[in-house]
Amino acid sequence: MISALPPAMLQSRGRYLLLFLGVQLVVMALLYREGYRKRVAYFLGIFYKGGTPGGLVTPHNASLSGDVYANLSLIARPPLPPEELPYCPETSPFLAGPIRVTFPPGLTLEDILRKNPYVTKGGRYLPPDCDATHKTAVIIPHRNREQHLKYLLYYLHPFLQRQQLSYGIYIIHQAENYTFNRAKLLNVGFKEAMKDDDWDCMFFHDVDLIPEDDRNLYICDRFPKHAAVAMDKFGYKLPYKTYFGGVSALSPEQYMKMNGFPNSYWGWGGEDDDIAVRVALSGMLISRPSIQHGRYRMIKHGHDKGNEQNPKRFNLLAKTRRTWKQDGMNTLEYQLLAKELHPLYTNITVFIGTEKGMRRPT
Ligand code: UD2
Ligand code: MN
Repeated sequence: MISALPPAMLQSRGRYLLLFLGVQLVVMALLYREGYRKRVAYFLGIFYKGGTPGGLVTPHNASLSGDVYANLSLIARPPLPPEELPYCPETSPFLAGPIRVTFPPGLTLEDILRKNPYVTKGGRYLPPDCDATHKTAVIIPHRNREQHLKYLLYYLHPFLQRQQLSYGIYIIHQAENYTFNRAKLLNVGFKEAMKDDDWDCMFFHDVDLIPEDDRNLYICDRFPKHAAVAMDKFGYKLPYKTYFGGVSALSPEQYMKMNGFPNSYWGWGGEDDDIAVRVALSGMLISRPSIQHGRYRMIKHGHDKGNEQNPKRFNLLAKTRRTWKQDGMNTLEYQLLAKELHPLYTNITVFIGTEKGMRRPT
């Protein structure tokens, strides 16, 4: 049986149905024209996948192997112009949790390049299959740690791609052999990276720390974030409550609110604690990932020449309350020597002077 209604009633019902469908079509067309294309595509995406974004999807069981490259081959460029790509989902479908970190001998930059076909000049990346909702620059202070840098690049590129971020990697290389200054290099990195793009998050990253879980998202939070909460060298827990070393992340607004980092810590130690104090003094809190996600392995190393313990660190720390507004981004001085777009990173070579100032000691 099709219907027991008289033909006249059937006809008027059909007309209403047609009218209703017509109105819907017009509304859809209008939304589409007014730039809602992406949102429509996004919701269609949810229906096709048969679920809301969220939760951990593990295509090809990448989590079992822990291979950071395991599911990268699933990322492909659809035949769409870039402006028609849907927004990336809230939770990336490429996340797989724990990453097994080993240090394969004989690894070359060419090997890494081959494994990361979507990375472009200067170490930049845009997800090929969706429009990223986060834009992160990773800033790495560096001198004479080429081997560590290679391993970090090997892990960091696929790690960030799994998170579907738009990203760029910056190496801030301190020129010459005067005393190392990590925090000042990070200030330089911030300033130079912001000239390139409107990054919405900056990750300040030691060259020797490898993240071990891709759910440790490289995006910014409401407050400055300390990401390296569980390192192997501290038994996978925080060494003390206000610890802020290793890897941290700030939005440009948060960074400027605390006048960036101090320029006055020459040599090893203290600068990370100063940064934590500045966060508090500028009226912010510290945000952190969970201890399960913020896991890192530090590549073993000794003390570097030119980065001896800074004997002044305790005195400096005692004065932060008085100095932070006069020592930071507003007093940053440096000489940019080179900015090169390498295939896997942007290299900034900078002369930052010495404790005595920008003049070379004679
Ligand atoms: C701890 C902190 C670090 C920083 C430092 C004190 C951890 C994991 N990290 O690191 O964030 O607060 O103490 O300054 O606890 N570097 C070079 N070349 C050098 C010297 C340093 O590239 O010659 C860079 C490199 O990125 C390195 C970072 O500076 O990872 C920190 O220096 P470190 O690794 O020697 O110090 P570490 O491990 O005690
Ligand atoms: Mn280290």
